[in-house]
Amino acid sequence: MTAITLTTYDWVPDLPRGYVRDLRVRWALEEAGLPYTVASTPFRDRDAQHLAHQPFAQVPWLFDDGISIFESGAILHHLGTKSDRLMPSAPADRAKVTAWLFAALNSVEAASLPWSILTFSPPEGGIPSSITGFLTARLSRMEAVLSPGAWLAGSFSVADIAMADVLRLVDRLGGLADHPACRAYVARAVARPAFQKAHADQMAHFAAADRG
Ligand SMILES: N[C@@H](CCC(=O)N[C@@H](CS)C(=O)NCC(=O)O)C(=O)O
Repeated sequence: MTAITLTTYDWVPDLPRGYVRDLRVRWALEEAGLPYTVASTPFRDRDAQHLAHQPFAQVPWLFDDGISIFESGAILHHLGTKSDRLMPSAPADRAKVTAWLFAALNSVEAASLPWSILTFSPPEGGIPSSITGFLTARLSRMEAVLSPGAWLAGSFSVADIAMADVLRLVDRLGGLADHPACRAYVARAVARPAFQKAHADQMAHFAAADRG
């Protein structure tokens, strides 16, 4: 068994707690039952050592047996190759998971992130309809794709971790009000014990930093 270390910030403000992207990685590691440790990097002083692992000075990054990987999607894919519980090994099934993993980040999060940023800090005159329309178009397609009880690629996979985490933030900001299938999918995903553990652990990590 190799040593896996996940790095996240030592502290973050209250608002992003429970939504920092190390949660995606914790969630996958918990689903797979892979042992890991969590390391911290300073939130306030992002030094050269941080940039050496994450060139945008963000988190998370993962260290696995001498390999350093950044981008939550790349990390999820890497972990998927280590466990059938995260990504099946049959080529056709694996291709489906990979496609949906990219879709979560490159088609849905690409639309949800600008909307989320503007929802947190609305510009004068409100959120441009182009931004809202971009997200609604993606959510409408997801609404058609997500059938009750099903996961994106058949069985639960890293694609669902990415997609559910992306939609979870939209839900937090009220953006799934007209998309009941997306809401139900998020609710089903976050009810999983591995998510619950990952979420509690992230909250505890940042709470411990408050206590110094
Ligand atoms: N595409 C990157 C995004 C990483 C990202 O946005 N990380 C946030 C925390 S969830 C961060 O470090 N924010 C601080 C910043 O951008 O300065 C990934 O998925 O790993």
